[in-house]
Amino acid sequence: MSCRRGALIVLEGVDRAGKTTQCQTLVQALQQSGRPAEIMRFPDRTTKIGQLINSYLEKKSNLEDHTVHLLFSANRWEMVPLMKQKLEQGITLVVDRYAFSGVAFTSAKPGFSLEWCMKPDVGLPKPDLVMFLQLNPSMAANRGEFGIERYETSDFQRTVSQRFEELMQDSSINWKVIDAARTIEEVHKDIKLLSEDILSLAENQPVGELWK
Ligand code: 2DT
Repeated sequence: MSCRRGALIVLEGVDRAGKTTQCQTLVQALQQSGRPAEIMRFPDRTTKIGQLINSYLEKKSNLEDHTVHLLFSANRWEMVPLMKQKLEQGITLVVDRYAFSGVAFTSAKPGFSLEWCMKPDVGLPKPDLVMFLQLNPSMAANRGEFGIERYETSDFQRTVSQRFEELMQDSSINWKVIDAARTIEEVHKDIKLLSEDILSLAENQPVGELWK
């Protein structure tokens, strides 16, 4: 490799665990220590596919469940060339939700197996590190009311949580569980340390393929 590649770092977790804040804080911290880093988020609502997803999430349209699952996956695949390019340029990507959210949310619907849900995302760039921000449902409820988007109900979120637990049994993924019930600063400290460690490991190996 001519230049050291960036790392692919994913933050996952149930709603209101603080993923977005932690992604932003991590990117700032990495940049301040001289390491190029950028944030990405899924769904990326800016593309044509993303706009279909956005309208579905805002309940402005209805989509059949398998169809919307495939759209979420397509929304990741359409970003793969850009992701690979940035990683090769040495930019670390800090990603707010990825295929794990895709599988956890769809498989929380009746009639969807984890296996079926994973298939369309097989072969995506494999994250070097996936940090799961853990927060129990009652703590999450203390952080305020749910929004009005689709999926934002306690019952659904509880099932999503169980699906994430099942996904975390997969030892082919470098999962780290982070206790998100602490202050933003405490959580950030753990996330930063884990990320710095993975940066030096990742630069010496090629990007892997997810679930392959
Ligand atoms: P945000 O609130 O983070 O924008 O998420 N979701 C997300 C899925 O159902 N499938 C996916 O593949 C992804 C990435 C989780 C919007 C909602 O979309 C759900 C919450």
